[in-house]
Amino acid sequence: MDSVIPLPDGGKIVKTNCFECHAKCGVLCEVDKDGELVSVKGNPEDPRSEGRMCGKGLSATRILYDPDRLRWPLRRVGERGEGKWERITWDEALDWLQERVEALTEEYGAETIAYGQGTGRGTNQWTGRAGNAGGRVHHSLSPGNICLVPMMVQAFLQYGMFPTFDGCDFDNADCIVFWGANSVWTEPTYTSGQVGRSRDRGAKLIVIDPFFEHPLAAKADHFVGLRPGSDPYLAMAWLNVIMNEDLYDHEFTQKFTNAPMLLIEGANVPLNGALVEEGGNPQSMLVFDKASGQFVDIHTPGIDEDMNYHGLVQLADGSQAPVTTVWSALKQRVDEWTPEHASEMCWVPAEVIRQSARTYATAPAATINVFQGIEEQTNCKDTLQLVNILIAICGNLEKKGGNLSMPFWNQMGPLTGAEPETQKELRIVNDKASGSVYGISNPTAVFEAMRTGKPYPVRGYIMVQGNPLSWSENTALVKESLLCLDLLVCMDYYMSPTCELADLVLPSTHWTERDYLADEVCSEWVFGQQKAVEPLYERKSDVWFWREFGHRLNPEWWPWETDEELFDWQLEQTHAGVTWEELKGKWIHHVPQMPSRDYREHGFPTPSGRAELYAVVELIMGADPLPAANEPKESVFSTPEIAAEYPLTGITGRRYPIYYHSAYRGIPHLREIVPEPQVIFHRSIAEKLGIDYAEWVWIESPTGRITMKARPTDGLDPRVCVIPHGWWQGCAKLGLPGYPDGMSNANTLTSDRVYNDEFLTPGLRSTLCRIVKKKGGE
Ligand SMILES: Nc1nc2c(c(=O)[nH]1)N[C@H]1C(S)=C(S)[C@@H](COP(=O)(O)OP(=O)(O)OC[C@H]3O[C@@H](n4cnc5c(=O)[nH]c(N)nc54)[C@H](O)[C@@H]3O)O[C@H]1N2
Ligand SMILES: Nc1nc2c(c(=O)[nH]1)N[C@H]1C(S)=C(S)[C@@H](COP(=O)(O)OP(=O)(O)OC[C@H]3O[C@@H](n4cnc5c(=O)[nH]c(N)nc54)[C@H](O)[C@@H]3O)O[C@H]1N2
Ligand code: SF4
Ligand SMILES: [Mo]
Repeated sequence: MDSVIPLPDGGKIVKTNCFECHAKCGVLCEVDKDGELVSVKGNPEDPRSEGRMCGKGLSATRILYDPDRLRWPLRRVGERGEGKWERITWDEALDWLQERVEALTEEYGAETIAYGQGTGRGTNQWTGRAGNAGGRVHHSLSPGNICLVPMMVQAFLQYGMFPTFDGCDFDNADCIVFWGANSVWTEPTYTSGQVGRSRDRGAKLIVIDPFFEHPLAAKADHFVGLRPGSDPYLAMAWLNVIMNEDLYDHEFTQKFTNAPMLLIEGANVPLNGALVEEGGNPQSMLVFDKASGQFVDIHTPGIDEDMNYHGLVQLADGSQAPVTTVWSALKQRVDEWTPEHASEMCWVPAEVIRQSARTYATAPAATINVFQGIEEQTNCKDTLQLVNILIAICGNLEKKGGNLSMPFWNQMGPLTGAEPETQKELRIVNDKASGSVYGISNPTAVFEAMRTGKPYPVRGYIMVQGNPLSWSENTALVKESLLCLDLLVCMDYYMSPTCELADLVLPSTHWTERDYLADEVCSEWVFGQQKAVEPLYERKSDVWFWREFGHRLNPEWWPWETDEELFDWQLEQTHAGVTWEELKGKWIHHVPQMPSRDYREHGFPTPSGRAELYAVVELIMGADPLPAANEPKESVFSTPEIAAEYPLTGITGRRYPIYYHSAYRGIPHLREIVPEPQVIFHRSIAEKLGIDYAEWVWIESPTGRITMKARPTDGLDPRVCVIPHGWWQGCAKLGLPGYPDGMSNANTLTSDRVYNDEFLTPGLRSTLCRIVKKKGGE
């Protein structure tokens, strides 16, 4: 086998992939003759990571052999959360679980059990399948409304494909924009190499981020240090400069976007065939063709579309309607946001806005990377839509060095299967926002159903690799919800705070101990991620658990007897063109690209066949099809009464390069790098309140109060602070304590009062709060 290289001393090198983050870098695991993992190195054969690794991945031996890891299934014997457990076998665990699930289903219906996970760790498809299987409701009690879904869905609604995230062509770009994204830390191994190379050949760099400690901020040509959550104003002002200074790509905008599409002015709806002609086609969207002087369908080839048409149109019902174009309607919204006006709202000097917009728009090819800084906001739909528009009108969509479509995510459907139509009405929606675009149950609302039994009782929650007491907003409320359950099952590496509340805690194998397919949907590259060592103790993989559990309850959905059979089916469904056995043998396989991807040639898979600035599907879903400069729903501007008490805008959850969310604070050599939770705020606040560096302080919000160590800085606006998330675990070897009951958990502070209207995202990155000096004895 190419993927296992024997060593002269009886040991071996195993080619596999690190699974400590989404990057899944290719690695070489050295295993000695006794089967023990000795070391892990990057594998230069991986075309993405090119042999690089980060500190988390390089800690594999420590994580694998960490004595604090879970070893065998544990069942609760005391009160919930009391910490009393009995060790049981896997057979006992699965028998007991099956019986509990069947009993609860009998009593309350299949929809009473929610399935979930945390961020993607290779099993999104199986967690989704568990939720959908056998007539259940896809509650998907996972942080999808917070992470990736808004970005992905907004792109699909506008373009029928997904051009940000891994779609950034850093290597060929003349200008790189990190907009609320710190990928050199969060997907370090690809991005650092690519960005470094591009910088060496002179690519410009723009960092749009409130925090000057972003690792690229000081290297950037433009650092745009904006107020958290004010991104729509900045994006509007960029568009203002680009549209008014005529810096956009005329040909692409006219021919490949729906900028020329006609709208009934005021009503903001497309002028369709049925409106202008009796018996006309309501699906047909019209444009004005300058060549023929006619209104024609937007799909008509060879036309000369008028992007600025304005006039009165005779409708089929005899009335007349004022008509404008998408371009003009967008421009009307954009015109209000001159750099000077936007500057008042986003706190960025107008000249910085102007110069950075020009740099982006005039680069021959430019790529924008967006992520959590934008997503975790109640106005995320607006910013994401505006950024997508910028990419398109500057001609950077599907262009070398710009933003390219990722072919993969639309292959998820066959793997998860779909919930039956009849179950869709059982999805649980959040009544604090319309959630017009978010298709599945909303996590916050499902937690509420656990507490209240409304709209119906949710009595069970089965999850792998997730820690909702760390990921969800308002930790205290989540804890209260979980305490109401009849069944809580948690599969993890460690006894996390969520595990502590469970009935059944299941031990998961580390990536060095398990066979997996990387990645989930077999995108461009697929890897046979094979185990380097035999699983220790009684650990099993998450894939094994979902398959075994599924097979017991719903064999028609889970017919596979072994993981290998499941992998083969997965490879077949995703057209990878390889079997598991072959893949394991060669480790890496290149998946043929889908031929339909040349959108510039064949048009975009959207209702208008074009990249949609005006998202037609959003109109149908009840959302605003155009972006607006919406303020976060709780902020210094929108809720001044709250801001009077809590004047700081807190960014919760900015990442550390060495930790993965709440994991790995127990690994001594990682913990030494950042030993304690630090809240970062401006030096002037420390001076005013008499707070010293590293002094423990309170951070208070309308939702709760936590404690962290003070780290004053000059790298932030005095009205902003940074509050990292994920702190619960102690590190006995270094004599460092844990932080129980959410006492240093950023989500103890975050609001469950306001949500984004389209994706139901909470405003984690603009949490109103204040720093308070501790009194003696506190
Ligand atoms: N305030 C605030 N909240 C946030 C965020 C933020 O920025 N700010 N970020 C949000 C985002 S983007 C996300 S994705 C979520 C993340 O939320 P989660 O993914 O739930 O993150 P963790 O809290 O680290 O919990 C994951 C658990 O899985 C365990 N684990 C790790 N690998 C494996 C594995 O392979 N198998 C099993 N069974 N267990 C494993 C870890 O030990 C850990 O206890 O948090 C969200 N919450
Ligand atoms: N080491 C490590 N890597 C990770 C993770 C981890 O926990 N640790 N988590 C993984 C997961 S699940 C995710 S989703 C990704 C997230 O990856 P990223 O989004 O790249 O990383 P973050 O640090 O969460 O946030 C990016 C930046 O957003 C900025 N920001 C905050 N608020 C705003 C705002 O309002 N506007 C703008 N423009 N910027 C703002 C922050 O200062 C930060 O620099 O990382 C993944 N990779
Ligand atoms: S970036 Fe680090 S943690 Fe992520 S896969 Fe690569 S080595 Fe592992
Ligand atoms: Mo995430």
